[in-house]
Amino acid sequence: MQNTLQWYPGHMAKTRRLIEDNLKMIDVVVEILDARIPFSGRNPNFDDILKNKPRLLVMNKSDLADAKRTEQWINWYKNQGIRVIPISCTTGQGINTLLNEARELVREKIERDAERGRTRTLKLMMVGIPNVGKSSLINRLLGKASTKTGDKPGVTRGKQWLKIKGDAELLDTPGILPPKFEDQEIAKRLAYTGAIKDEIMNRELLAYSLCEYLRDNYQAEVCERYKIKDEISTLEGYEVLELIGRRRGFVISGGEVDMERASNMVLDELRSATIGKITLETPDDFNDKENIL
Ligand SMILES: Nc1nc2c(ncn2[C@@H]2O[C@H](COP(=O)(O)OP(=O)(O)O)[C@@H](O)[C@H]2O)c(=O)[nH]1
Ligand SMILES: [Mg+2]
Repeated sequence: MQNTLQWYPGHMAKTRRLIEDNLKMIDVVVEILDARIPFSGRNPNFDDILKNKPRLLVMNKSDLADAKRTEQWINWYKNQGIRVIPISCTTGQGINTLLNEARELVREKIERDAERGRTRTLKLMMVGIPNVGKSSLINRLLGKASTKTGDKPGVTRGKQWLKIKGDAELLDTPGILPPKFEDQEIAKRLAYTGAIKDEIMNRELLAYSLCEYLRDNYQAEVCERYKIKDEISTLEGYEVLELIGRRRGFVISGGEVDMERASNMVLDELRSATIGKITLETPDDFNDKENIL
């Protein structure tokens, strides 16, 4: 954990500079979240960098997430006056909506420009923790017909604006936000989705915890995927994993289950949504935590 913790604050400083240097030019900041952890994947220190800049939250990888929970999260954020839309860079779902919503956030500016006979080019910037799909979204928005717009006066450090569809431009460098580590539960969820390297934790312990979560939240999916007919409600996480490993024939000498192999498999199959469309937290997990961000 040591190296990771030393490494990440650099990201925060870099992103802070990137935003501060370009803040005047940016119309909307697009904060990308992983739809499977729509809260734990947010950075607590980000709000004060952004000040009052309009922000659009997007829940990417919604193709991997539990649709019912995605709906709950959207409502939860909406109730706090925060705009959030589900998207998928893999299927393309929500990409056009994203541009429309971003434009909606600066509608007054666009209308004011229109009254003066000017067409406003929407300027966007992406931010998010590692692995949420920043690069994928940039590529999606660029499509094939993209061109670099070149350096512009007033843009420091040679930052490039990329033309995207529909009178919009995108800052070519996404802001990388460090994920939140302090809370053990949050750290685990970040590791499940691959947002932080799972080497910083014990993989087997991580898989035990995951099995516990799946037991309580996605029992039907787990039993179906691993052909488990036993009642697992009363089992501990490691017992669930043991059962899964045994069903898969991951047995070593003496008839013991190869727990390392089983751990790797379950984590891989969670990440690829092979077990099912799984979201790792609900708004209820956070309603009683005040000022968590
Ligand atoms: N299933 C799925 N995978 C995605 C989606 N968006 C990105 N990915 C994958 O997530 C991983 C990280 O994406 P990347 O764009 O590199 O994230 P970045 O670190 O934020 O730039 C890659 O393997 C992508 O293919 C999505 O909407 N759905
Ligand atoms: Mg990237």
